[in-house]
Amino acid sequence: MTLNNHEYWMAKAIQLAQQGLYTTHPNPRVGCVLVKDDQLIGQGFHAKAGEGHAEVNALADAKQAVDGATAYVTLEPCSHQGKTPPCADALIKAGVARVVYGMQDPNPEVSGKGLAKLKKAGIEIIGPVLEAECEALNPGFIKRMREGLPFVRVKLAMSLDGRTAMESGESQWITGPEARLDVQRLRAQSDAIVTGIGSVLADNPSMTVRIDNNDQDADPKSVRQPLRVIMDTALSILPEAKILYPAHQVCVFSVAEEVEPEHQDVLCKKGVTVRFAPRGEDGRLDLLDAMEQLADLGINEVLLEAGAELAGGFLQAGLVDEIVVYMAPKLLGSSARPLFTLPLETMSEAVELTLTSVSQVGQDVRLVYLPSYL
Ligand code: AOF
Ligand code: ZN
Repeated sequence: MTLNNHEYWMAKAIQLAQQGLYTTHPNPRVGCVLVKDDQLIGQGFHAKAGEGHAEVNALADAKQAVDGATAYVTLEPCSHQGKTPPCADALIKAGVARVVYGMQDPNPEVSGKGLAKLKKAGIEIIGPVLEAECEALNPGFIKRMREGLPFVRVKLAMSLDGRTAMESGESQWITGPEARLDVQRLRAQSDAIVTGIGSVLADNPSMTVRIDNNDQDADPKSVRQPLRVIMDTALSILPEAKILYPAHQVCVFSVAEEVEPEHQDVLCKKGVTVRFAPRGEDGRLDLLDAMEQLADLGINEVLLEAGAELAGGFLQAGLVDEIVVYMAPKLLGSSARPLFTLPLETMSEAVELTLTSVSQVGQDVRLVYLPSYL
């Protein structure tokens, strides 16, 4: 693809925004460059909620007077007083002549108002530029703002014959170390990791992010631990389960009528949050309700790391936005477990997927799919 001038500078702003991949939650990842006479004179990105927005950081970085410059921002500059003052005001005050934006802010508090404010101040507005690429920075923030739901990415590891575990449940390790590191990065960019009580009982996982000092792509100092969420209808999780450490980063979803109050007390005293969801139409915990609750907590991106039952439940509820499959060069045999449990009988019921990316990760193949209902 050949980039025109606007696309060239917007691509730089996108690269800057990506530096906030692991840290901006619940805010979006945003980058900004200031350009004057075709020279970059300042750059910035949003690193952390409560700290400076991309535009303010770029203005502070400017090595020369900004008046008459063009600001390239991946997201419409904000117009509201949030944890920080409006970026639109800062750009107006600095005397910027033109703002090129990547996409409108889906936050209803801002959407369109930031651009209107700039226009009213006599600033030329150009955009959207590289809109799809700018949207790809923030799938979770956008989905939460537009639909009140988090973006759900399902991670699956399987053998060449599409199996995820032996019949006994034994599942470690299907994929190689490179794929497992890749999963750590997926976890680190997520706001919540969701799993089911079945996986907790079978594997006793900790589901924490473990990025070591040798990782080039993620600085361990800036990596935060996502919320760990367990779907556990009858609240049968044991207080000793590894996933409950540390307990303040854990939320368990249960159905109120199924819960034994003494057991709930024990978990709550440990610091675990127990939330309730109603029973869905199929009698099981209503996953849509649980996801709405997570969105209300500011959760943008969810990584679902679950067995075939829960993964199948999310898919049937239409809650899956992306499927990331790591396929290992192994054959696990015909009695081993499948990827999704789906009660389908005829080809016409098949769930259609669209393949969006294929790459090699060590000896494994990484496949990314979008479900067709999207
Ligand atoms: C921008 N530039 O770099 C970011 C924006 O509470 P606050 O002050 O941090 O505001 C958060 C909201 O601001 C967030 O929901 C989104 O609408 C916008 N984020 N806007 O102009 C940025 N991070
Ligand atoms: Zn702002």
